[in-house]
Amino acid sequence: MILDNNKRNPSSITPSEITPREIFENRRQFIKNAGLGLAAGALSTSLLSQAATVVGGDTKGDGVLIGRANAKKQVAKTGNTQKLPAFKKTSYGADEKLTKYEDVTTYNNYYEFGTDKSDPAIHSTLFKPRPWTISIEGEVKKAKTISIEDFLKLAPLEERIYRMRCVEGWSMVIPWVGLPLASLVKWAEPTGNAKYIEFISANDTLTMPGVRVPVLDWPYVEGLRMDEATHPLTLLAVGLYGEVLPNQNGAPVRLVTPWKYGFKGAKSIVKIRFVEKMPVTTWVKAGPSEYGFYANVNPFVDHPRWTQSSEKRIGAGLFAGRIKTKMFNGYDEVGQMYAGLDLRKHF
Ligand SMILES: Nc1nc2c(c(=O)[nH]1)N[C@H]1C(S)=C(S)[C@@H](COP(=O)(O)O)O[C@H]1N2
Ligand SMILES: [Mo]
Repeated sequence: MILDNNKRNPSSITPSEITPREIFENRRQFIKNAGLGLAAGALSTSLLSQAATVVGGDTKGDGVLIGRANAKKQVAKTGNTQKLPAFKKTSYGADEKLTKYEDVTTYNNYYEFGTDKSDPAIHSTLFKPRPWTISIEGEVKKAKTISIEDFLKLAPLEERIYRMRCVEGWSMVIPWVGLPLASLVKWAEPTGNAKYIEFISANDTLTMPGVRVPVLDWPYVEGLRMDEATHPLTLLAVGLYGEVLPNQNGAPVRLVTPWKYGFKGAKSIVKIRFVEKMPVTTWVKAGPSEYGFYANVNPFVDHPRWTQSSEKRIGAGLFAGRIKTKMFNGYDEVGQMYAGLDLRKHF
């Protein structure tokens, strides 16, 4: 949503009339949270419009279904003109049933463009993923700015089909194209002091309407421990479905760590900083009791608002049951990195 896109007089309509029950209930939850002085948590719907209401802005008159329909229209209209360089196929996820392109690109969390799932597809059209540079900073020998073109030459591009599990209890299967973060780390030549890597997303008030609203502490920051960053599964994605990454999925480059909750995957990265101390990441800052630095998918540690023992596969249909969530989202090979770490405490 955009704050001024609704010319209707909100006072003539009550929220229970204009929104589905789910949104109405979430709004009440939001108001409760706001009353507690909590920063906005990852509520599943409509937070930005609620925030706008709270700060005296306009309310949005459409519901989730209309939003999704508009997002789908937008995706059908824009398409992708840019071409992705050649990439090689891999065996990752070869046996998975892919989530439809239409769902992957219209059901997004990207709060810089709004907090409804359909907002990123609709409101990211002014965002410009080219020209683009990534600034490499901190504890590295090659502290310099790299263009997206040079970045793409660091290693051959690969297609990897990964499951993605959001902390809100839904999941998708996405065919990413990208290169291992490990190749950038190697190129940057970290010093012995580099223990963690911090990823900083774009924060452009002109083209990202969501950053004008303080639902999160902008810019969006994420981080990984060095061994997680150089793990072979960790990808910097530049494409999906064999095409250039759409803006709503984090163009031109975003992080993908399939054994962690989706929020670890910082989008539209402008800075990669090598640091000695564990970064304070955006969601940890917003709610340290709800979101941890590690954020490993863990069916045994629930989030206060969402069970983590099962998940809803997006696009599976109305009558599909929930799927059992697996430890590390089924990527058992990462387990050894956490030997000796209490994953209840370090969630
Ligand atoms: N900069 C930024 N990155 C972000 C987010 C965001 O709001 N801002 N949302 C996160 C969350 S909660 C999820 S689930 C994934 C969603 O990625 P997708 O839209 O490509 O499926 O992006 C993550 N990366
Ligand atoms: Mo998420």
